[in-house]
Amino acid sequence: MNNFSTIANAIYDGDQNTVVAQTKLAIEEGNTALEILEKGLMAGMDHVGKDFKAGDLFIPEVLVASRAMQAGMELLKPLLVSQKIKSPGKVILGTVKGDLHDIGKNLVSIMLQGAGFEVIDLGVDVSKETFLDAIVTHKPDLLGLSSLLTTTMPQMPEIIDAIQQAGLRDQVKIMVGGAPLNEKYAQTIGADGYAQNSSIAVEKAKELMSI
Ligand code: B1M
Repeated sequence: MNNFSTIANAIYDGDQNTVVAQTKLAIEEGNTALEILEKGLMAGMDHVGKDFKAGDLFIPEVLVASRAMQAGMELLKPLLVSQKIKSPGKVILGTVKGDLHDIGKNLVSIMLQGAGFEVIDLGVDVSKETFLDAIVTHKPDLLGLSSLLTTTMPQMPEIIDAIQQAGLRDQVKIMVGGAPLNEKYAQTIGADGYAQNSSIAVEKAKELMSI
C-alpha cells in the first residue's frame, strides 16, 4: 500500500499519531527513509506552506503540523544516519537570530550526520556572538547558516563580517541555506556555498571539504 499521501495528509492535519503510525508502516513496508521523507513528510509540509501563504491556515495549525513533522523525522533519523563512516569534517549549524524555523535545518543536520559529518547544532535564534564563540571553541571545518525569513537573511552577512573581523574567516568554510535564499545572494554576502535542500547541502559540504 502506498501510504505517502496518508502521511502527507496527517502532517497537514497535525495528526501526530497517524504520522507516527504510518511512517512506521512505510518503514516496515520497505520504503527508503528518503522516499518517506520526500513523498510523505515534506509533501505534507509543502501543502501547509502553500495554504499558510494563501491565508487558509494560521500559525497554530502550522505549529501543530510542524510538531507532527518533527515526530515523523525522529523515526527516520536513525535510518538516515545509520551508516558509520569516518567523519569527513565538523560542522556547526544554526538558524540565525530572530528566526525560529528549524525543520529544514534539522533535516540538513540529519542528512549531514548520515554522510558521516560531526554536527554541532546551536539551534534557533542564534546570535553572531554565539556563532563566533562556537567557532573558537569547536574549530569546525564548516559553518552552516539557515534562514527562512527575508527579515532575518541580513543576519548572514553580519555573521560573515564578524567572522572576518575576528580573523577566523580562512579557518572555516561557510554554507548558507533556507527558502528565501539563492546562489546569487550567497555569493553577494561572501558565503562559500549555497544549498537549496538537504541533499544538495550534503553534496555542497563534501565539495567544500574537497571530498
Ligand atoms: Co513560518 N514562514 N513564520 N513558521 N513558515 C514561512 C518561512 C513563510 C515562507 C510562510 C509564507 O508566508 N508562505 C513566511 C516567510 C515569508 C518571508 O519572509 N519571505 C513565514 C512567516 C512570515 C512566519 C512568521 C513571521 C509568521 C508570523 O508570526 N506572522 C513567523 C516567524 C517566527 C520567527 O521565526 N521569528 C513564522 C512562524 C512559523 C512557525 C513557528 C509556526 C513554524 C516553524 C516551526 C519550526 O520550524 N519549528 C513555521 C513554518 C512551519 C513555516 C512554513 C510553513 C514551513 C517551513 C518548513 O519547515 N518547511 C514556511 C512556508 C514554506 O517554507 N513553504 C514558513 C519544510 C522544510 C523541510 O523546508 O525550511 O525550506 P525548509 O528547509 C529546506 C531548504 O530551505 C534547505 O534545506 C531544507 C530541507 O530541504 N535549507 C538549508 C534550510 N536551511 C538550510 C541550511 C543549509 C542548507 C540548506 O545550509 C546550512
